[in-house]
Order: sequence, then structure tokens, then C-alpha cells
Amino acid sequence: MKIVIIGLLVTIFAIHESQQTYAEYAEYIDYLDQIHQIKTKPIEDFTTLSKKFDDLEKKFEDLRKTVTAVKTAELPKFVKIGSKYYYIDHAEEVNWFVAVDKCRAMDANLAGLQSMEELKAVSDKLTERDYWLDINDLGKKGVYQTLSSGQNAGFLNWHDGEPNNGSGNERCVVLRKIRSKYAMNDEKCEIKHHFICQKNQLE
Ligand SMILES: [Ca+2]
Repeated sequence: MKIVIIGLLVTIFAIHESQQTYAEYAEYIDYLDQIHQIKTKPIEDFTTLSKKFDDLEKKFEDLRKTVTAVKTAELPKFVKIGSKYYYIDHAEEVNWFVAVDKCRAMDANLAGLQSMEELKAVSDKLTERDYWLDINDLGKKGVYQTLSSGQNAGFLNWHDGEPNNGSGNERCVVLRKIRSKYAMNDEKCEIKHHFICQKNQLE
């Protein structure tokens, strides 16, 4: 009986030892695995980052080319009409002050139109009803000047009944089409219209 008990204890001890050894072995394997991961991870990270950087560099270069192409495509095209160069905006409608800024951003001014010949030549290129001009009487009511010169407008060609100051505060001048004829109309500066920019020469 005593021998049986000792044998049993030895067996239990052996099993316990074997479980402990297996646990240690598993822990050791896990430890090695962690070391392997630590040793290889930075290399993988560097390779991945390097590739990502190359991809980003290529994307940035593609983007730069696209931006350049878009900027070139969107540069307003001034066309020569008579002796001057005009940019006629058919696409957007803005108030008179914004139109002034937009022309200045292109190193130009809103168109002044200084003769019937100029008015007719430009009118032939228009497609919409209203286009802002440089002419206004913001300085003194009833005295029409061009903003770019600060001088009295040398040429005015009004529609019948204009300028009528119809809405009570019509201080800016628009070139308006009525019955297929373009002529001038005083208009509230805050109203949004297309616009015509003018340059005397291209740089
Ligand atoms: Ca009017």
C-alpha cells in the first residue's frame, strides 16, 4: 500500500512537472516570437513607410500637374475687339463691386466703352441680358464717371427712359439688351449681373 501511494505521488509529481515544463516551453516560444516581432517590425514599418512616401510623392507630383493644368485652363482669355482686349464673363453673376474686384484680379478694369463703335463691337460678342460696365455715379448723383479713370465718362448711350433711378438708388451702369439692342441702364449696384473686363493691352 505504501508503495502504491509513493508511486501515485511520483506520477502526480511527474504530471505536474511535465505541465510546468510545457507551460515554460510555451512561454519561451511566445517570448521568442515577441523578440522576432520586435526585430522584424521596424524593418517592415520602414519598408511600408518608404513605399507610402514614394506613393505620396507621386500623388503630389500628379496633383501639382493637375493644379497647373487647371490654372492654365481657367486663365481668362482676353480677346481683341477693335483696338482693346476684353474678357466677357458669361458664366457667373456678381454685384458691381465684386465685378470690379474680379477685373482687378486680372489686371484689368470693368469695360468703359468709349464710342458707339466700341459698344457695337462688344455687343456682338454678348449672349446674356446684362453686363456691368465701369461707369457709375457713386461720387455725385447724375454725374457719370468711369471708376478706373475717375473722370467723366466720355461716352454714354442710354436706353429710352434711362437713366431713371428706377428703384431709387441706381448708381451703377449696366449694358442691357432690350429688343435685341444693347444700351446703358442705371441699376442698383447690389444686383448681380455678368460683367465685361477691359485691358488696353496684354502684358
Ligand atoms: Ca434704370
